[in-house]
Amino acid sequence: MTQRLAELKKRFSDAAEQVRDSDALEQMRVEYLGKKGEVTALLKELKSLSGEQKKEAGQRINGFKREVEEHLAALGKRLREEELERKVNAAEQYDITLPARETGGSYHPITLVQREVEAVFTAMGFVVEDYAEVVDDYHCFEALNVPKHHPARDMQDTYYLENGQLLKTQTSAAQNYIMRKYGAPLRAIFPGRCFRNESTDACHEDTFFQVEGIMIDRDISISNLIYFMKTMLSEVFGQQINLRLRPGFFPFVEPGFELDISCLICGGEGCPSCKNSGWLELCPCGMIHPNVLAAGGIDSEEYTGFAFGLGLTRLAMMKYGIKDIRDLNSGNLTALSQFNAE
Ligand code: FA5
Repeated sequence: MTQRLAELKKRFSDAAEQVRDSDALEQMRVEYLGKKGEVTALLKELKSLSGEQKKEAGQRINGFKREVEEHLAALGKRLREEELERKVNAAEQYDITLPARETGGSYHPITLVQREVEAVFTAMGFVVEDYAEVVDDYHCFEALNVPKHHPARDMQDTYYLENGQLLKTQTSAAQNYIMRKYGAPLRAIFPGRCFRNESTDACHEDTFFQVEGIMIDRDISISNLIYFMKTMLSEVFGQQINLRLRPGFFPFVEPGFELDISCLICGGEGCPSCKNSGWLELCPCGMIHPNVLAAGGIDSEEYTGFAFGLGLTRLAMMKYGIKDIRDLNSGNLTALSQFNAE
């Protein structure tokens, strides 16, 4: 036993010197400490020894076992450090001046449709503006002729923050800022993300996009509003779209309308995406209320204007035939990466 143990120690230390990677290390661990390994075999042989011999040999075998374990652990640590060093050295060899590789990425359908809407309106002389997502009560409601405790606030289930601010429920929240920034005459669109505490279904999300537009000048009328909306929608869809205007109430416009388009998913037959009505509520609009112009520092005796709040998310659904609005926020790359700019 003494001689076998000495031979085994020598064999182990020679073999350990040859270990260069974690595969070889694992092989050694199995060879010495595994169920059918050398140490286990020695321990099994103890059965044939008697009393004192058994005790002494047992102690020596267990001592060797500990040595093997410690040696292999130290070796593993060293190999991991060397491996890390190799990776770090390899990383240093990247050339940051090389051009980026093609990633094969794609734009989100909302980005695509937003860009199309922006292109159409830019060509018609509108500026594109951006606005915050966290806004104050004044801009989201009061400046829009919706004072505190006005029942119209119930139409938008609002997320209020502890500091009194809120998550923008509508892109209309930027109207006052833009009127003050440019004064009249003015043509601007402003896309943005909106938030409402909605129960979600195939056509409602709690986070969705709108694009707002306002045009203010002398003698602006409802005919101008209808012209711009028809032009924009037929450009975006590349075909004539059936529209209908219904009276609609929003405190910031007078008169106010709901602009619906015939559902392009079911061709107007009725489906879950249009709540089986054949029409999709896409773009409320109207003539800007004099109180809103006044809050924006614009003389309502001299100027009139229209405003619209287009549901950009719903526009993307119609354009790309997306049946369920929830797919758009799903992060499902298989579903979302199939759209391309035309
Ligand atoms: C508004 O938000 C008004 N600010 C629009 C407006 C602007 C009216 C200017 C007059 C003048 P409404 O709450 O209806 O209105 O929302 C406008 C559009 O946003 C809807 O037609 C719809 O297309 C879209 N929308 C509203 N809520 C959701 C939702 N939960 N999920 C997806 N889209 C929505």
